[in-house]
Amino acid sequence: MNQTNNHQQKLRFPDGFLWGAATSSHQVEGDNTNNQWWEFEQRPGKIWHGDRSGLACNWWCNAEVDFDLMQHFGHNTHRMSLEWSRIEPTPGRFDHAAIDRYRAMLDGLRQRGLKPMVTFHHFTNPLWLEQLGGWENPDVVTYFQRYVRYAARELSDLCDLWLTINEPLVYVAQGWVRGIWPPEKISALGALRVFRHMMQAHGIGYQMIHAVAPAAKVGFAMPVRVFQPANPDSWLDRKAANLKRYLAEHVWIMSAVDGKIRFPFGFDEYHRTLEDSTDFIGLNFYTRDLVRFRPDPRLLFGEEHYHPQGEYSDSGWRGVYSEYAPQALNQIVHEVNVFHKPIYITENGLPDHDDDQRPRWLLGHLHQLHRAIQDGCDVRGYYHWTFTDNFEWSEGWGLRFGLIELDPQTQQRRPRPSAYMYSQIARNNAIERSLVEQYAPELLSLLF
Ligand code: IFM
Repeated sequence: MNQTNNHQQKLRFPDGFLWGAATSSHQVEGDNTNNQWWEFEQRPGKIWHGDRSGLACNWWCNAEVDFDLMQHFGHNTHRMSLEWSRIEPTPGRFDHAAIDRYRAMLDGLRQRGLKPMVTFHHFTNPLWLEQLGGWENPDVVTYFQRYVRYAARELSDLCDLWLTINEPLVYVAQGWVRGIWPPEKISALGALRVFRHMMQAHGIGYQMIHAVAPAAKVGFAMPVRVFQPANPDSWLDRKAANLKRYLAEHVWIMSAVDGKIRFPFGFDEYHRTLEDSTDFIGLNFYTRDLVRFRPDPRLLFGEEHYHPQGEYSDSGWRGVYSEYAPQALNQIVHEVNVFHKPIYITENGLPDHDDDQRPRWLLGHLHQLHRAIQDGCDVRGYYHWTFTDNFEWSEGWGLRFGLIELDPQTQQRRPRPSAYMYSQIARNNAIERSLVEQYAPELLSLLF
């Protein structure tokens, strides 16, 4: 079906396409005092400008204020996560009040016409788990199984789209390779242990959810960056980029397809519960990376975020998010489509406090997504990161990803222009020419 009409007045998306935003519990709920991130934030020097999550977006008390806004802005889905430390505050003891609150939230989304997608693990752990060694302890797989079984049983009548784990690679890289997030280790062995346990936990989590909700769809969210050689003529740059790509994408997705966890030097470990353990693939896409070879194993032999202009060659957040490379989204969707699984863009966005880049950025990415769909890629939904500005981990409140501006002190919300633009796309299930004229006329000739 041609999704562009004859007069090229709009780029239409497939019927039933999901349009929404993504959040995670610790970043929005507030007062999550019982997890390792809260503890980390209290230590001086850990978070940019000494920020803390504090009340965050106050969702534990009043997520509904944002649910109303999502409905107002025409969203038909929302991706959120459960806070393990609230549901199971001490080992094996579940808090029914917390489940009731999540039931109210999921029900609140559905009442407003928003289909929930729910993640079980988005970077945070209960303190008791952390004290037992966290994801390095092999018992974490059994603990995760217990938590997922309980929460899925309690909530699966309200949600049928689940993600077991968000960005396992980021969790491992930040916590054990770079050592800048809790538990702040630099340990190859620790990283491999966590990688193994997260993959096992995903497989078992998948089985648990299906045991209580056979018709549910279960996947996980991958952080995908498109690694390209800084110098395509350099054999070393090409090898470094390929290695990153293999480690960042291939090993994770393939494990959930054939059940084999891939360790260095060709050691594979087969787990029956992991085989065919993903009903869809969630992609968190922000930008591409040019990779330059570096003879440093800690960098996995390649320096990322390298931009030849030098403009953003710092390794800070600007280097991570700044490059506008929407065609890389098209590329990654094509690459992942070979697994013949439905694809959801489970995150995509940029920090842009004054919203002077986001409208063009959003249109550019949705245009590339539309092209991929036209080429036959099976993309079912798009979740913008994020709805209201929220607590951005080590960068605290310094990075503003929201469609809605939030003042965390007063909790006042103010929609940015992008919120209105995205609203029209969601409502029309299409990008209309007039919208591009209004928000990013420089893209007109590219889009129509
Ligand atoms: O805020 C994070 C989110 O928690 C995981 N993916 C990337 C986002 C922006 O950095």
